[in-house]
Amino acid sequence: MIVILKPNSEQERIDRLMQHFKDMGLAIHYSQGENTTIFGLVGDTTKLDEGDIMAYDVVERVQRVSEPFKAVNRKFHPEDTVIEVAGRKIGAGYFNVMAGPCSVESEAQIVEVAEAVKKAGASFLRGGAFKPRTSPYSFQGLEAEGLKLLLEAKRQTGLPIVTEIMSEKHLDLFADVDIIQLGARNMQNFMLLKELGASGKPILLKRGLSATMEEFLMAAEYIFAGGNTNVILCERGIRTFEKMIRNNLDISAVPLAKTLSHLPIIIDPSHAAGRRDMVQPLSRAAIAAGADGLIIEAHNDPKHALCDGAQSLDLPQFDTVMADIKRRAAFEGREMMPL
Ligand SMILES: [Mn+2]
Repeated sequence: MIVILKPNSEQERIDRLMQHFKDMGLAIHYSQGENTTIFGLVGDTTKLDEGDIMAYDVVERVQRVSEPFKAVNRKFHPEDTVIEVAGRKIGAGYFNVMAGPCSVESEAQIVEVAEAVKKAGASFLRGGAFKPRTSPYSFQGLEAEGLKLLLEAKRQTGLPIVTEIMSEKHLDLFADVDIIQLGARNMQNFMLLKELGASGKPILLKRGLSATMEEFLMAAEYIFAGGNTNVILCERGIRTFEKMIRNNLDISAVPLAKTLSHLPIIIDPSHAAGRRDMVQPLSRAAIAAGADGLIIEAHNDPKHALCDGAQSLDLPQFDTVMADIKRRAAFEGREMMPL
């Protein structure tokens, strides 16, 4: 971190600031020019807050030169992280497709979808039980009952499950869930991030719809800080000026996340576009960009789906898209899970 001081600052005040940094265990490279004095801070600056430094009136400007995230930073962990869940590997070339309906609606529905996506080659069943909806009047999910139905579908098909948590109060209910999803709207719910950090469970962390890459990786850093290193990133589209699609898939998030971090990253093409006709082309783009997997909405009867019907593939369409994904993943040298 570089701290630039105001010209002609009193030495006594400069000394006080230097003492502050020394007390924090940092070394200082002191450089005095004709008009400007600059400090280069050496050491662990992750705990420093730019705003706190600006509070010293001798400071003109503060500039970070290294990222504020450490545990998830590739600089300190050069190899790709591989996360193992229910016998499946995720990351470093191991490719997974998670598929299922937006919401769990009934036992018949979730079991039918689970059987179909398993047959097509998906390695996880997704399905929402607790739904964060924009309107309080929209279907809120079957909640605890929905979780039971997901576990029943898991029992019948053997597919591990991924489902979203909305409150740390529900953690006990998620004991048998294989991957807990933290949704886009809760990406900066810091209390929930801390609890998921303490839980040790595999976490699918979705990027907030207006979150920068730094904010996204800092959310992952929260989970690591709690002692949990089982984090899978998920890019699901960000908000832009374009209104024809629900969100804009930020495909550059894949190579960017891979440069900055060692964590696996998957793509959600369903929520990214909000349209089923875009699921296949965006899945192709995800594979080509280096993503470690996909999470796709599929439903046995999208026209009557209680949530996100317009972006859900029906089961024959999922079959077709899945066949294309397998071909392209093989072409790109990925290893499809399950083997
Ligand atoms: Mn959905």
